[in-house]
Amino acid sequence: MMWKLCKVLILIVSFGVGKVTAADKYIRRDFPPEFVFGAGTSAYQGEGAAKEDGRTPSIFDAFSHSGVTRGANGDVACDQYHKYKEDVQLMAEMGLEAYRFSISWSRLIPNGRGSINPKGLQYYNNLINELISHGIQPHVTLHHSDFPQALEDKYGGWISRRMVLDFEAYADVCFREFGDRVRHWTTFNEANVFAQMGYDYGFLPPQRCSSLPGLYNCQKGNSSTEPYLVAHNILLAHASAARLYGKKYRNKQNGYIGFNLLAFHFRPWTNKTEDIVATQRANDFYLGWFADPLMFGDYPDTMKKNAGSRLPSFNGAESSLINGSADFLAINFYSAIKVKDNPGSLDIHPRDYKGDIAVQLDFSLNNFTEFEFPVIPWALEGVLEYFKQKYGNPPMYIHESGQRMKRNSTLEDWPRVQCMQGYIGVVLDSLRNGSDVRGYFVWSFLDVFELLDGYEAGFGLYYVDLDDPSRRRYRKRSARWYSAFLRGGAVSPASASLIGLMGGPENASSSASSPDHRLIQ
Ligand SMILES: *[C@@H]1O[C@H](CO)[C@@H](O)[C@H](O)[C@H]1NC(C)=O
Ligand SMILES: *[C@@H]1O[C@H](CO)[C@@H](O)[C@H](O)[C@H]1NC(C)=O
Ligand SMILES: *[C@@H]1O[C@H](CO)[C@@H](O)[C@H](O)[C@H]1NC(C)=O
Ligand SMILES: *[C@@H]1O[C@H](CO)[C@@H](O)[C@H](O)[C@H]1NC(C)=O
Ligand SMILES: *[C@@H]1O[C@H](CO)[C@@H](O)[C@H](O)[C@H]1NC(C)=O
Ligand SMILES: *[C@@H]1O[C@H](CO)[C@@H](O)[C@H](O)[C@H]1NC(C)=O
Ligand SMILES: CC(=O)N[C@H]1CO[C@H](CO)[C@@H](O)[C@@H]1O
Repeated sequence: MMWKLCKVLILIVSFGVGKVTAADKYIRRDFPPEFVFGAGTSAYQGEGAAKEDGRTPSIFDAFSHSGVTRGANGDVACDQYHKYKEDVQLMAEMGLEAYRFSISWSRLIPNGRGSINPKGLQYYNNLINELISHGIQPHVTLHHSDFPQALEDKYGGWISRRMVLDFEAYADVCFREFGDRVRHWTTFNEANVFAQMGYDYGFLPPQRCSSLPGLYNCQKGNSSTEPYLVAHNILLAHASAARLYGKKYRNKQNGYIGFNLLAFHFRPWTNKTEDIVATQRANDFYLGWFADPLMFGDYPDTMKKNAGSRLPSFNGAESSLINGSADFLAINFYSAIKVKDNPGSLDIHPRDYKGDIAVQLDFSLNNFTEFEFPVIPWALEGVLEYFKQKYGNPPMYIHESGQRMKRNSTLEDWPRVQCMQGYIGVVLDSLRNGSDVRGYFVWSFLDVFELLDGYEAGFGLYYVDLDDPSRRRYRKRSARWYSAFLRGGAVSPASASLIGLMGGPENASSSASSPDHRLIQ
């Protein structure tokens, strides 16, 4: 979950009274057995041990230590680096089928390229082995916004084509060392957010943008060109890693290489043609930017038209390298946006990139401070349907879905239960309507370090006590609900039946305490 501030300032999300379409009563067995249910974290947000055992800083460390994340950072975070065994135990007790995590590039290869850090290698081997021995599938992301600061310093990171080769070399190490046990790889997490927020608005690492007096003051960058360049290099890096996998590993390892985007459900503000066209433009700029090259071999025409020569082009060889290079597309999904045409935005918006989109997004929800997101199952259904129709029904994963709540509030996180209940139900509807969706991961397994929210908001199934040096974990209601579902219980929206269900088997583990409200304000 990496896009908070962008919501506040730019994308403010809309919600309306949506029809409740989600299947409202279902069980695990309604899904195919090969469909996978999991939960996730990412390296910087969960591991901690930021300065231990040879890890060097990533761009994320520099960012969080600059004070923008409410003074918080991931130096210790949930300390999963030291507590992975306990965490895998909790996953196993919950009945989790898969765990989504990312590898810290700068822990594995501290200089970005070259020698491998044996301690880093050992950590990921240990974690993967622990998961496998508990029957939990590892779903691994290679780049979750945290590439080595050394490469940013050396040549500017993703604005340079040199990253393509360095990323490929890093991917090679991961496939070679872990690919005998890991079958689900995702090259990039939220590549669209990374390019937009890191290089256009400059809110997120590596905080590059064109400086505007009184607004955003990036030290470096060019908002009109760099987002496109970065996205282009990311696509080439993904495709190069996928080609490498195909050549060297696929026969032996039988795995899959996917790509992840943050997806919103865009819908027109009115039925006026210009709003409908603007909605398609928003989809093209937000999703098509990456999904079109991956699925069709080229950028959307709207992007070429609006961005002109600032949008790099693929030559024939690059196009065929990228075309079809993703075995699956994965989305992180949280919300919906209403789109209004805004022809004037080409003139008035400070950012050229934003001007290219020329849409005005709905500003109706100003209540971000309330923490919780509206739950809008039909919007997730709409996104899955969009991918199905536009991209010929590719295999899809929902890599993130979850509810933001004030971190210290309560272990009785019923809003999160309602969120999972609704979204899992609509995934079932989508499956039944032909969507090739293959997995659903809750964000997040633990209350991790959240970008920009720091530790003030949490999405976790488990609360982590930051005041306790041992970072003790506490199971929330949502973890119990998920567990009951994964173990075969029927779930329905009526909280009475949920409570009934919750009365079922849930042996307290040695490591996770049973809930005690007094421990949390
Ligand atoms: C960004 O790059 C473009 C193309 O090179 C150039 O015309 C423009 O002046 C640059 N903008 C800034 C703010 O440096
Ligand atoms: C657009 O038209 C459809 C079908 O007539 C209608 O259901 C929908 O409410 C309209 N949307 C808006 C935003 O007016
Ligand atoms: C991408 O691959 C598809 C399917 O093989 C093909 O139809 C399409 O023409 C390719 N795109 C380009 C730009 O070559
Ligand atoms: C179900 O799939 C069909 C065919 O793709 C589509 O027309 C329809 O809108 C889908 N239903 C929903 C609720 O998305
Ligand atoms: C959470 O609660 C603990 C224990 O009362 C307190 O020390 C800590 O500052 C709180 N954290 C936040 C982010 O509110
Ligand atoms: C709970 O513990 C009992 C007794 O140790 C055991 O028989 C049962 O299988 C456990 N239930 C679960 C869900 O682990
Ligand atoms: C800015 C804004 O819209 N604030 C609203 C947030 O929600 C509370 C309660 O629902 C309202 O009272 C505020 O006006």
